[in-house]
Amino acid sequence: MRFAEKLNVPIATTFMAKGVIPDTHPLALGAIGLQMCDYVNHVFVEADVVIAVGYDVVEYAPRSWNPTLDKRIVHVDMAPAEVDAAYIVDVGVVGDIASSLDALAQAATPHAVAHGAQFRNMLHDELAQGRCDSSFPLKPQRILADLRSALADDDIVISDVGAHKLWLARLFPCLQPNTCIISNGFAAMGIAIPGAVAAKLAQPNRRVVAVTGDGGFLMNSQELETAARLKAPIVVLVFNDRSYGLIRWKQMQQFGRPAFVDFSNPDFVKYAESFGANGMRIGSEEELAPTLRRALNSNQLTIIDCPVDAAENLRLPQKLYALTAPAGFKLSKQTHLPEFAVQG
Ligand SMILES: Cc1ncc(C[n+]2csc(CCOP(=O)(O)OP(=O)(O)O)c2C)c(N)n1
Repeated sequence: MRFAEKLNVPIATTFMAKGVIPDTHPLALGAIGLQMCDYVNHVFVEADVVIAVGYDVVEYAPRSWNPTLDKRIVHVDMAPAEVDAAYIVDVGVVGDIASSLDALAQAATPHAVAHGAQFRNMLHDELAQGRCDSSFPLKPQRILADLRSALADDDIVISDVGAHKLWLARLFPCLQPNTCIISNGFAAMGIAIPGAVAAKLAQPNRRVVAVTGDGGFLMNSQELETAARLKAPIVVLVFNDRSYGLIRWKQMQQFGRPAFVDFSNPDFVKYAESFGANGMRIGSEEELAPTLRRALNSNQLTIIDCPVDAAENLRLPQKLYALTAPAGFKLSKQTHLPEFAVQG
């Protein structure tokens, strides 16, 4: 942040770096990681130099932000860069990251104007619209706005893997380091509940929410027993769409129809109670924020079953594509939506 402020350059974080800079900071562009042209990607399209700090190409492939291979790249890390065709490093700085950035900042001339403000505003507007959305099942944007409003700045969110993760990564304002933990890159589903139990054990005085899809929840929900046994009163927020939403999303994009991704769920309230936990079901869009607050203040292990409008997944690429399609982002043949492949 010191480096960015000194040189007046905007910062995008990968999903796993979320919180390095508060999302409310005037230089914060939000998280980059969708393999479609999100708002933040437009700033990369304009950039001639990208300074990659502690960046792991496995998390977000360089071709996604350097499709035309025209960026000059400065790589700053504790170890030399791993390179590929889209990540040819012009300057590699190996060493302690903070002192390397301080030394670079000393040697560089600040920008007069920080780029990207209009794209940051679009992201903020999307969340602001979501906050006022009165549809049910809830739109992901509304869920994340309500979650943010229910949490203190230093409370902790642990994400599972799926469509909900993409929404959380791009839209949930993270205000302090290590308060929004996202499994990315290899991206194994099922991390949210055990991850949240671990976070609660490490930080017992902070409130911890596991955000998960229904598929990921059912992969590791037996760990509710661990949470109950270890007295780790986390809140589990389940985005319920009765589907492997992200896989459905990819299938619709690529083939125009879903296959073998829909399922039914147990009664999550009764299921929670069978572990000795509290179970709550959201029946209208107005219920989520107060339910979250009640759950967080109860200091009890709680599962919240929240119906989500998964159709919003397909609306997102349409909306982003309409924004303008910069060079390097192609339309898919079948659906006329931007082509993308989501990791995980
Ligand atoms: C252990 C594991 N298995 C499979 C995958 C591939 N995968 C990524 S997201 C996803 C579906 C997630 O569905 P759900 O948990 O319901 O979340 P949603 O996408 O609906 O938000 C799958 C199967 C994975 N990342 N990890």
